[in-house]
Amino acid sequence: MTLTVFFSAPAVWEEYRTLLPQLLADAGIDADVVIDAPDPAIVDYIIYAPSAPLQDFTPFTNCKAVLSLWAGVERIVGNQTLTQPLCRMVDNSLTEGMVEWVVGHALRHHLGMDRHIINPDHVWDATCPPLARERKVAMLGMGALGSACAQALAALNFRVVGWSRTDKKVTPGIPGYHGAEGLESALRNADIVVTLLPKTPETENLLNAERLAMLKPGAFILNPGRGPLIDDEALIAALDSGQVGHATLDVFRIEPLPQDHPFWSHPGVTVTPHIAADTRATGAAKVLVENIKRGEAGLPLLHVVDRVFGY
Ligand code: NDP
Ligand code: OXD
Repeated sequence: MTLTVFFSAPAVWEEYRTLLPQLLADAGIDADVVIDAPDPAIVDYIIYAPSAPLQDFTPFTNCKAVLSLWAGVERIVGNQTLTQPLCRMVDNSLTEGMVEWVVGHALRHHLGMDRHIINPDHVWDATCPPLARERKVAMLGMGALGSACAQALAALNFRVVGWSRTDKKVTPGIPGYHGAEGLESALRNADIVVTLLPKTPETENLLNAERLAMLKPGAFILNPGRGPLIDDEALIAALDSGQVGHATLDVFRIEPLPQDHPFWSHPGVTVTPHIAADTRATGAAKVLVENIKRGEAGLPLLHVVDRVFGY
């Protein structure tokens, strides 16, 4: 019998408490899933959401892996007490949600929908937007989420370029840049920038004043990655000067975004409350079960986080 402890907010546990044991049983795994283990030393797996208070992993001396319910692991990856393999969430439903959010908000700005939706003076402005093929999109981060979003936008004919840490050829038709030297090529004259990078020391304040100045004047920013990827003050200055036309932000340095934060009232900012892509229990539970199955069979775990690179 394997023992898994589920560390999360109570509402999250409710979504998994019946589903997870059922899927484990279907997979032929004799397993128990609890929220409170009598003895940490007998725990085989930890399922972890950042809403959980757990900080000290030291007592879990026989734990084979910590399975994160979130894709982004910045709140746990540097925890010195966590010595077990850490796996992050990569799941189709998470990816689908992110693709829908990114494509929806990209189209909003590309088509200039706002001026027709909010038109109190009934202005007959018949200016047609350019075609997607005339817009350059810089996708910063070409991992599980970024590459899917890049492909979806490219399928609509946007001129998508990707940027990642390593030199990777992701998709035919999507030029890929990498490293510090590739960033300017990706950003230069971009009409739309999407940030789907993890928060690491290397990515913090990546979009600063200098880099925002590389974009096409009036460019749109979509940030569903993490708040600290963008220098808040530099973004506000770029919005005020018109260098950035609009920023749609899903993630923030402090969440919920404090009421007095200038993003709430800035006319050039749309705030969405960290809803770009939710971890849905039905998809995520299958990923968790697959990793427990692999752990029990001695097979390599999926989506293991590289502690050196922090994602
Ligand atoms: P992945 O780990 O699959 O991809 C990360 C990408 O970022 C990779 O392409 C990686 O490059 C690139 N990268 C990392 N560090 C650097 C760097 N220093 N310079 C250049 N590129 C870098 O992550 P996901 O796609 O699954 O998720 C991305 C992020 O999205 C998560 O970390 C999380 O913060 C956020 N997220 C937000 C959600 C929301 O609801 N708002 C939901 C889920 C995730 P390489 O390919 O070379 O390794
Ligand atoms: C995640 C998130 O990382 O929801 O999964 O942001």
